[in-house]
Amino acid sequence: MSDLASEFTPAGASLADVYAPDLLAFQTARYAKLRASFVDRFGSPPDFFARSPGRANIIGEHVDSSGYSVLPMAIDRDVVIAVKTLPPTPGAVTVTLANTDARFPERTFDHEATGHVTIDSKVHEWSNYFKCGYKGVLEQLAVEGTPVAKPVGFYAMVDGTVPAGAGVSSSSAFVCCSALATLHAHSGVLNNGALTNAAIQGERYAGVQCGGMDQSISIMAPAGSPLIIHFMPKLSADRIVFPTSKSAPVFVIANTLVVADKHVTAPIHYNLRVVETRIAAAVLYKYLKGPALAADAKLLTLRDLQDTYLASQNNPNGFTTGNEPAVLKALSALVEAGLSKTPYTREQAAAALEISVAELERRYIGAINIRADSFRLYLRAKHVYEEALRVFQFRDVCAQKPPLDSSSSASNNSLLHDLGALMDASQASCRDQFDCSCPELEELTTIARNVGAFGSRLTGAGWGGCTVSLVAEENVAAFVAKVKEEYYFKRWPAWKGDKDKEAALEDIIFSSKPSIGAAVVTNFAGF
Ligand code: NG1
Repeated sequence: MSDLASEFTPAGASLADVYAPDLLAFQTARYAKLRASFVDRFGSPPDFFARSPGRANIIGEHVDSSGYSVLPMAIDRDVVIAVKTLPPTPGAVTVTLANTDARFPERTFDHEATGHVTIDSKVHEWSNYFKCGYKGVLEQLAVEGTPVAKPVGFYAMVDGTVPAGAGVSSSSAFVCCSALATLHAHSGVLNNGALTNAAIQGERYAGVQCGGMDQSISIMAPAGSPLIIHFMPKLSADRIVFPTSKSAPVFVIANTLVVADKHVTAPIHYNLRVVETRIAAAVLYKYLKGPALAADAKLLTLRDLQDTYLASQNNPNGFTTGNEPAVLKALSALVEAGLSKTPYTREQAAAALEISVAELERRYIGAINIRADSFRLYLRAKHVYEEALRVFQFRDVCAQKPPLDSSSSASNNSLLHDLGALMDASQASCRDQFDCSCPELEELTTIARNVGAFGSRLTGAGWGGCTVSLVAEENVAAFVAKVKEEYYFKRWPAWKGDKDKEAALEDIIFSSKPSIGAAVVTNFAGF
């Protein structure tokens, strides 16, 4: 396991520890305002602030739910929760939750006497995400053998700057922040790996079969570098360091403004893809004649299938640093051989697995809410193995030695071109194989490439939301100006010259340096 998962989230941080110098004045004013609102509402100041950032996934889309590695960075937009714990009382333990954004009305919930917190995933309700982190942490503390005897009640006020429904993971930033706030309020101790697991398990209570990318980067990100995050054999992460070069790579995030709410569309989008990849893994397992599995065995992921494949090859090297590309290419070839290009009806999928339709539905769909009568197993599996390969290729390009003549823009550009080409290929596969793009994402990524990005792709679940584009640092301002002209002002001409709209665009298209992950701020110096 890499050190990042066994480290602990900073607990005594000041704002200067968390935010880059150029953001400090803004953040100081923001925290001061949050503190004042908290005092207005609850009558006394908070004890501490927990914060956890959103993220942009640079490459590796829809592979975490199949167990493969991803390569995201934390962005400088985050969720902050101000917390004041309450003295123990004999009765119910109550959490009162306020939000600085008036769209999210105040809520209270009790920690039930049975030790449970009820989350109704069918109801689209903002406080569910808080409860997810709260419940996830209390459960994880019990798993670690340090259960909380009696939870404490507290007042909490939330302030978020991560755009919602935009593919930069506002939901996970909120769940991670709530998990950290709950942990600190209970003086609990979990390392970052365990805290991340608490947030992943917790967020599943909101009704999405999420992978673990968003929570992992939100909690573990080191300042200044993206991470390659591995989920197998267990959660670990390595820093990605870009080779020193004349033009620093910068990632520009731009929102299509098509709201993609994966909790609402999960039955036809996110959850359906998870089901499709699981059935694909099972059909390939049959194709490889894997050993019989118990009827109630955990469902195989495409990453689990890889182990069956390697065993069938008597592969002496396994899946180790350096040979990932060869293994993943072989798995893509296996998809060609073992899956039909035609979508599988429920009957055909059941027949391929030699089970009844009822059994297929029980095992592979079960409680997961989906709406579909056919499954595109070939395309989904092909995407997963090819995209997983691109993640390792991206890492390997970054690990190359600096160009011999690092002052030459030609050699520097070749590095950025290589990274950009991988991002473009990822976008094409998201569009053509995983079917998670949309016309606006296509348009925005095309504009980005036309006006100077080395590569551009959707980031996050897709079906709307944001793009991420790789741009040379010295071109960022010109790039952003051109995208505004070509996408936003063409769609909404009245925005041009309107001060409020132009200010709002700062949240719609922005560049972000790789930022630091979750922290608890108790040093209030400066505010
Ligand atoms: P978004 O929808 O951007 O938060 C989701 C998943 C990720 C990952 C991406 C697709 C959750 C919380 N997040 O991201 O784990 O699977 O889609 O790569 O479900």
